[in-house]
Amino acid sequence: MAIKRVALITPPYHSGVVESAGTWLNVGFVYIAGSLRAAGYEVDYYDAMSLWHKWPEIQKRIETFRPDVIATTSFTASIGEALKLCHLAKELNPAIVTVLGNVHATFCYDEILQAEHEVLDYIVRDEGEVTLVELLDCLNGGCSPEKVKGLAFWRNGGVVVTEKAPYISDLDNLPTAWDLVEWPIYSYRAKKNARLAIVSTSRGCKQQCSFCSQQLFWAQSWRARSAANVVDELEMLHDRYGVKVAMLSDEIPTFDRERWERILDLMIERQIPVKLLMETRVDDILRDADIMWKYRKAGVEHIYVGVEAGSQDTLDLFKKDTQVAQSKQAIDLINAADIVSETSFVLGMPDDTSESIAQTVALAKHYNPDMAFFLAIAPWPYADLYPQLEEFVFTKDYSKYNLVEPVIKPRNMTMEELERELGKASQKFFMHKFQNLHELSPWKQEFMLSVLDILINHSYLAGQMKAAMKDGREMPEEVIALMKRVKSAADIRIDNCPAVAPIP
Ligand code: B12
Ligand code: SF4
Repeated sequence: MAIKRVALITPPYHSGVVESAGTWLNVGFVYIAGSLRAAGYEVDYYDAMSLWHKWPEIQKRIETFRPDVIATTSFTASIGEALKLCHLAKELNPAIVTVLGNVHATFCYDEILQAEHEVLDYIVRDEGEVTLVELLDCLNGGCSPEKVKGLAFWRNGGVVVTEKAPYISDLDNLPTAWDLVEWPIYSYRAKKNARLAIVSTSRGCKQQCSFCSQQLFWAQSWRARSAANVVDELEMLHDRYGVKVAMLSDEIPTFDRERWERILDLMIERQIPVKLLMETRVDDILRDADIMWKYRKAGVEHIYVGVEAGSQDTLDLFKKDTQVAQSKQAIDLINAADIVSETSFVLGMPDDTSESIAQTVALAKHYNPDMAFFLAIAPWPYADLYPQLEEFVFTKDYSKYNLVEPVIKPRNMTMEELERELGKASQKFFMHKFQNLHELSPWKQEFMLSVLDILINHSYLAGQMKAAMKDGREMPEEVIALMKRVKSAADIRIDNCPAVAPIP
């Protein structure tokens, strides 16, 4: 078998959530493409998701590139589309080797292979850079894939799982393939469509949050690139590709304070003109109270911290390892540094009611982040919390496991009630925010007006936001006047507004 050409295809899954804020590249495939090329393979980096391609276009691209391998990726929500791609691959040419990776496949390999082994040849578990190259080299050399660590595949009527592959220790020297990225499509809407990259500075998380997949994926480990290596990359992305904003894909970029502060110092010293969007933990923000000014000066413009719950009981159930009061302090610190603060609350738990959701909204207003999202808990079948949620699972349709559509039925609410309450929660929070816009600094006001534009014109909350605006009684005159400044607010068509944005 001679394998040479590998198509890395991001499946065309859309939930209508994150698309509203921008177009996001697949950094995992930037790394995998880099490693494949370094090993002599030819790669097509094809982001069918961000290009909004439909199946006929995907087929055309495959027929043009004529790959020997189609490798795709999937978190839980996108597994259906990833498997459709494998079906298409085999229909077009049964000789194409199909490979699937990422978190869902890493844990649900048995369920997937039992059902789909006719179209899916190999699952790569955990990190892909080394394992995929070893697999393809092995197939080219005629060796048995059972010798390759980190795989699952179907043989002789059953699933074979090979030994777990070790994590890659040297992240600084991993090859990347930034030149294959179709840059013009990646932009950040909230900053006038600035060119957007996703950059990975560290991998992993040592916490144990019971609803989360990431601590399991990285087996509660954490590794990082050196500060200089990260800043060199940001500078290169700016100089070569015009990147103005970078989202850090890390679970916790701040885990090692010394390294993180060095990154901030280098960003400041070298005046790298790239703004950073990031997430981290509440306790790291509290720890870094004395250097929040460096975050801001280094270009950090947006920090997401997962508050998740307002009651200590729920935080303990989530094994969040934080205290309720700490979340408020962390958000205050981010706000005081004039950085956009964002948080989310995980709702739709079995004991939730309209009242408990309303209490969470009240708490969110009290915490006062610039942005708050009220998420529907998604019971990843491999998460630690799953056994406690299993009896409440309403649907096994994974395409709905996107943190927006409820999939757990609370004891005392119907699914329709829950969906309505989640929508109302966001509407109430953001209306409150916009009513108090004048409290924000000028640049945050500007930013929030862009957010308002996105919310009412492009997001999954469009329906609720437009309804709230139509019911202008809730809005003071000056806010309505402010809203009129939003470029497209004047054209809002109140009727017929889709719940999911028709993007692009
Ligand atoms: C960046 C990101 C996105 C980007 C994805 C861009 C893209 N095409 O990749 C965007 C913003 C589009 C996105 C969207 C969503 N996301 Co998201 N996202 C992330 C985030 C922050 C980082 C992922 C990342 O890039 N990691 C860095 C790279 C290096 O690692 P990696 O992707 O895991 O890839 C490595 C391995 O997994 C493996 N691998 C991966 N794929 C493949 C394929 C092959 C063939 C091989 C061999 C190996 C391999 O090798 C890679 C390199 O080592 C994570 C949270 C986190 N901190 O991890 C959430 C996360 C992945 N997202 C999540 C979710 C739920 C979503 C959404 C469904 C919902 C939502 N509300 O946002 C949407 C759906 C998308 C849509 N179109 O509607 C969940 C998934 C949970 C789960 N267990 O399923 C996560 C974990 C966040 C969370 N809250 O739990 N997301
Ligand atoms: S929710 Fe965040 S802190 Fe908790 S385990 Fe997941 S990645 Fe780590």
